[in-house]
Amino acid sequence: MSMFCNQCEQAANGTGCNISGVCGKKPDVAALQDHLLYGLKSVALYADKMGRDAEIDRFTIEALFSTVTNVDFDPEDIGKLIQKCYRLKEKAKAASGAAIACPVADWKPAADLAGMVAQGEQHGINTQHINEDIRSVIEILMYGLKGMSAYMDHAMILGRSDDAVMAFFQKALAATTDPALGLMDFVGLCMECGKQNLTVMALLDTAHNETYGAPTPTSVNLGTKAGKGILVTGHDLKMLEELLKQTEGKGINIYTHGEMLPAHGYPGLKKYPHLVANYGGAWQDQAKEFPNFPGAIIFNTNCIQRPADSYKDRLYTWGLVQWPGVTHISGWDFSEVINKALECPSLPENPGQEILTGFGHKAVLGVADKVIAAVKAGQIKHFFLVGGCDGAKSGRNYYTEFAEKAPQDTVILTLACGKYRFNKLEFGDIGGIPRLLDIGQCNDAYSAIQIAVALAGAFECGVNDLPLSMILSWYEQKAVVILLTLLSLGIKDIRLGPSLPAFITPNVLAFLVENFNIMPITTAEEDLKAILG
Ligand code: SF4
Ligand code: SF3
Repeated sequence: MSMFCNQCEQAANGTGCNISGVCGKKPDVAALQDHLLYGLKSVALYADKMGRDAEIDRFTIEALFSTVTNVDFDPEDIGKLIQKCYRLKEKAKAASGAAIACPVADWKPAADLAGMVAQGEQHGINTQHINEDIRSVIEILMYGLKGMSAYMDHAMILGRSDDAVMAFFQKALAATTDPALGLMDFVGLCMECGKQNLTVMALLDTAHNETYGAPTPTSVNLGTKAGKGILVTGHDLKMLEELLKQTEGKGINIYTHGEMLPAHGYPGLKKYPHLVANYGGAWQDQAKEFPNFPGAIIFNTNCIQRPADSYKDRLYTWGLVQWPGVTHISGWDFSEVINKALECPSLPENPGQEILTGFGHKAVLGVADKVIAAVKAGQIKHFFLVGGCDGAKSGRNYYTEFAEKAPQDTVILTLACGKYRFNKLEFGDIGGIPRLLDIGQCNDAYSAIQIAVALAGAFECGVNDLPLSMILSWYEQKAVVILLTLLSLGIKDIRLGPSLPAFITPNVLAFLVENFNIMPITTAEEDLKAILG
């Protein structure tokens, strides 16, 4: 077996990619990522025994995020991260003064890439734990940490952090190396990970709202405007803001793609008149949409796919996302991208459909009285949260069908890139309340939780007793940590699809069903019937 990775929903054959990643991850990159995670655990053994160190904590977040699906495909870059990881391990060892005798603590990477790959092949997930249920729960924890690192990275870019959360990252990474811990210890760490992630999502929510103002319902055009253009895809709002500032007055229009769509709802971003439209759909549509976008294109986070030659020369990456041979912008100077956009052909004037975004918790709770009155009057019978990741595999039409077939007296809350399955359909409104409310990115899951908690408060019941059902789609590890957060809040009856994670064993699934009544999706008709009776 040249590699093994099962961390995302498109794991080959529903078990794991073992020849090459369906996502495009090559065996050398898989081995280097496994090596980097091993190195992070080595750092954590010491970092868990000392006070906070800003450099070590920041690196831990960036390195974990680099291993999330569709982020960093560049072996050279991951090799550099491994070397930095070793330097920080030595720093932590000296600072902690701890004497730890175990192979993980003794880790030292080879100096060259081939040597680091060979070492990484010894550190895959199947090499570390024999009991498959324990391994399954440790994987859930590791993928939860990866997902949480993504949200923490965005918060840190906006100057936020949290010492208790950072201490948990180190504690949990170190715990995965402890042979004395058992299944329920790791279940407890998974629940704690979900809880810590709520803190991170609140940090990020506050950072977004304080920096750019609370999102307000905003109509977004899906067409193009005459002139030069740059397409921004990913999740990072600060990067978009910097690009908007640097393109002011240059005759370049900025377009959002994928998870950048909700950026249009923020007052601090929509004030730029050259943030003109949303172009295309979810991440997995990039291969067919980017060739048709004549301007420059930049990724600021996941999800990148192998770029075609037809647009590779006008494609850029920023932040942690990297692809070999694609120009990476380090720092905050986007002049190379701007110059490329000025050289590229213009887009035509071609106005398109208008859709709504910007229903963050402040906007929705601002009309809470109206929503509660509509529920009490029987005009709104049920809420569905149909949210999560989109993906390339078949079986995701379920979410389109579910939204289409949801009765007219129901409201659909949505978030993340899965909404592209239905966000261009016409749903109408209930007494002025749109039936489809786009809460935002996966990064805005906190908003959905706030809305659910506020509704529960208004109806004097628990979230599980609300007329609210969660129909979630997952793809990568950010969805894993959101699921852990929902479970840590005691939320039950979640329907999950399009398929269940390959890293969950039958025993672990039985535990989740018994304690949380997690269900796999079936068909839209059957699930609607089961929910609405
Ligand atoms: Fe396969 Fe997903 Fe891992 Fe890529 S991230 S190698 S598609 S399981
Ligand atoms: Fe999407 Fe990658 Fe998860 Fe942010 S962009 S939700 S899949």
